[in-house]
Amino acid sequence: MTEYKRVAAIHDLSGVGRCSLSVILPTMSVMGIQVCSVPTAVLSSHTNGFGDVVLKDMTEFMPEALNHYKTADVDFDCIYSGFLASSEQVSHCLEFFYAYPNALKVVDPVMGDNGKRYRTYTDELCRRMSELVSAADIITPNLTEASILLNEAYPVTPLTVQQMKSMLSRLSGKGPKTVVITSVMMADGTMCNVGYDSKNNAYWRVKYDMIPKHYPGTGDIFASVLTGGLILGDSLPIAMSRATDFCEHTIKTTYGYGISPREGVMIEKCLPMLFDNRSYTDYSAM
Ligand code: PXL
Repeated sequence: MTEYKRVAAIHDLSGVGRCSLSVILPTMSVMGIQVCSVPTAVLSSHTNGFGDVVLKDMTEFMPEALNHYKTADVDFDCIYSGFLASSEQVSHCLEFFYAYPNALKVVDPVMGDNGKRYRTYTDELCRRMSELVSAADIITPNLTEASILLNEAYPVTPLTVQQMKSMLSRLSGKGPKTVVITSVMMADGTMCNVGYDSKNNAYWRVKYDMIPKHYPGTGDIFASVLTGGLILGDSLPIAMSRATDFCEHTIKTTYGYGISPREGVMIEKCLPMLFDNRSYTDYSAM
């Protein structure tokens, strides 16, 4: 039995703007989980608000790092992927999955937000992201990414419970046993993160207060707290509730200080909250 859990985090490292590894590392570390970074790219900032970003692609590094880990007998409890810089990186993520068949496979299919694709995401990369999703145990798309994966237009009107359940189960039908979709405006006027656990055929929703600003990196924080919770033994609704509560807290803190959204959320002020390992129960069945 290992005394601690170890995650291979296959995401980019963006210097400024608090997203991807810059938030995944502190978040999961505070939860008591060891994060081993496998950078997919190194960027000067995220791609949302700082103009001309400098990006170094790390595609070649990924299989070399994996070979090293295999040679050195390094094991992982979880393989968790996010922002990818090239379509070949999908193959390298799949190689990590095959090398660690007992690890929990989490794919955050980072591709876009607010109905728009991120500028580095080509048609080919989005198509291959679908392939990666099929090999995952758990996926955490936002509504934009869920629509891309289902080849559907981004829904501009709020969604009914029936429509939401249909999206969740159709995504699960592609392979992942657990699907969580973030940032959904429901027809009853609430903002929710919603989830489906196909093993128990159970649908869940966690409501949160809408704040009229959009901060990059909150999807990465949500997926990290959710994954951390699940690794440490939370049930799906409890992990969703923990992750939603933490994101809401970071967003409201940042909004309260009037910080420019491109800076991301003030995670440094909020991390101590994650030491609290009580169970979170602000969910309801859907
Ligand atoms: O938070 C998602 C993300 C990850 N990585 C990079 C990004 C973004 C969102 O803008 O630009 C480089």
